[in-house]
Amino acid sequence: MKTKISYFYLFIICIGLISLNSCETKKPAIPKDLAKQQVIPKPVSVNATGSSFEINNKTTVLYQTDELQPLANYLAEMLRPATGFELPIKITDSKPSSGHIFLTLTDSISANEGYELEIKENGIVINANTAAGIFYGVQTLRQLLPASIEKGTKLSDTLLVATGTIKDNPSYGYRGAMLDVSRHFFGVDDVKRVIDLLSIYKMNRLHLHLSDDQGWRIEIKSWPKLTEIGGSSQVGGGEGGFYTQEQYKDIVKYAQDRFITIVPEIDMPGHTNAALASYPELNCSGKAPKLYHGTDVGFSTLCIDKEITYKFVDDVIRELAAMTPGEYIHIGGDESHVTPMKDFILFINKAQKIVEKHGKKVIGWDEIAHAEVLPNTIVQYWSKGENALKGIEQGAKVLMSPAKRAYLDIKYDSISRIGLTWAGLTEVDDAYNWSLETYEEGISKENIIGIEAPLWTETVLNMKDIEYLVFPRVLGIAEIGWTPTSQRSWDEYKVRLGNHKDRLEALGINYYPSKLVPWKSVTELKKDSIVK
Ligand code: TNX
Repeated sequence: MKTKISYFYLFIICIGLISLNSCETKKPAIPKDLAKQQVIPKPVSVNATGSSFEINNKTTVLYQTDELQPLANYLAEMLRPATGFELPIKITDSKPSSGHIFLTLTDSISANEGYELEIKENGIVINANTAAGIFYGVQTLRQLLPASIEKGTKLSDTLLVATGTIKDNPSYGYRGAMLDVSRHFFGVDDVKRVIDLLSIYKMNRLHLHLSDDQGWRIEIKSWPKLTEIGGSSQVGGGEGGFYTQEQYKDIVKYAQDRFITIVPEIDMPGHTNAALASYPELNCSGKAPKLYHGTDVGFSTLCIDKEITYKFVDDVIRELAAMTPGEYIHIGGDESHVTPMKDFILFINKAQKIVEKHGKKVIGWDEIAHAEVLPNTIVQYWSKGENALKGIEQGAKVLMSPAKRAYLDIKYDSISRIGLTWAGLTEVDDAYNWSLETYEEGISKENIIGIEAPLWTETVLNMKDIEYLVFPRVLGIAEIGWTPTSQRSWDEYKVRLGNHKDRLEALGINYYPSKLVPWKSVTELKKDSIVK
């Protein structure tokens, strides 16, 4: 009798277990291990506590001071379409007991752009000492959520976030990309999309290459023909285009709201055919050349001996500085092959003083180190280490953009659809597998302000082309600027990058699906990173 009863109970228990188990498999997968999440750039420290927080129809987005209201809005707007919940935002002094995502400023976090993201079963708190830090905490939280939130359509699953604490801050203060809008022109909406995408990966500078031989792209009211004539061409002879001052200010504001500073460049004294074609008086000969639609470099120069050249530079920098809140103006200075060296030096010395007079600091391509660089000038290393070292000897700091690693316009491999090859080929691992502090002997961390990855657009015609060359390489660039070198390795990174497949696709990015990356979609991912 006794054995019969125990068999009976055993049977009941088994049925119970079987049904429990099948019931479990029907439920959505629950993320429980924060340490297994796939954030790029990799956070400095992650401490997982093995549970999860649910975003549901009772969740509120709270912020502790007015300054953070736009960020509360940004976060709520990011979550509303996917959840279908109201997610009201409210100002409050103290965090409530549950159901909150609370944004709060404290001085206990010392790093300028650093943040602490604390996820508990009852709520989430993002702490930082600047609004920028809060923004980066929000971007990390975004990457802890399913990629499908990026699609903006309602999800069937509940949104769950694994619990634990992330403490994070960047290694370098300047983490940027450059877009050449001169060789081919890109409109305001394209630039805004680039800004949106860079901000997800915590980049904080966008350098706009606003003038070159092929086109002048920024309205200068005191020299209207720059855009009337110089803005009307581009590589291949298309119609070109330019930003009005209002449009430029709109871009600057849009970027600022995403903690990205626009760094405008007027390339001088070479790369100036578009300006020279617009105003004959800027030429030593007094004659304007034709507009240029090719891709050669190094054939144009402003006339160094003429007074009017400096009136031109002064007017352009004055107007540009007035609508640029960022601290830097880029004066180019590269490949001035037809400017005699003594003239080049004279010009760069004068141009730096003009920028300084208008309250800004100078960035210039590494050739400017031949001149006397001012104490606050930044030398942008793209080609020659010896130039960067010459700048450092004069007390300048360096922005790292070595073409062999950081140029986004270089082809990935010999069969890449677009791109150039003069600096070799740059596969996704080449773009990631290096560090700023060890790239060039004599240039160490204290000499470097950060990293910038330029996209030159000789072969780039539209947004799809931009995306193809920029992604996924720029994610690696973002990580080089953010995560300490000692915490990075290609073998670990490539897996994390592969796990971004769904996110890149949900964002509609036309990325290059490099064979070196183990691309993985969420169904495969769930098996190893999400505990059921
Ligand atoms: C060199 S990089 C240039 C650009 C070209 C680029 C193409 C630099 C400062 N000058 O004018 O567009 O190569 O990769």
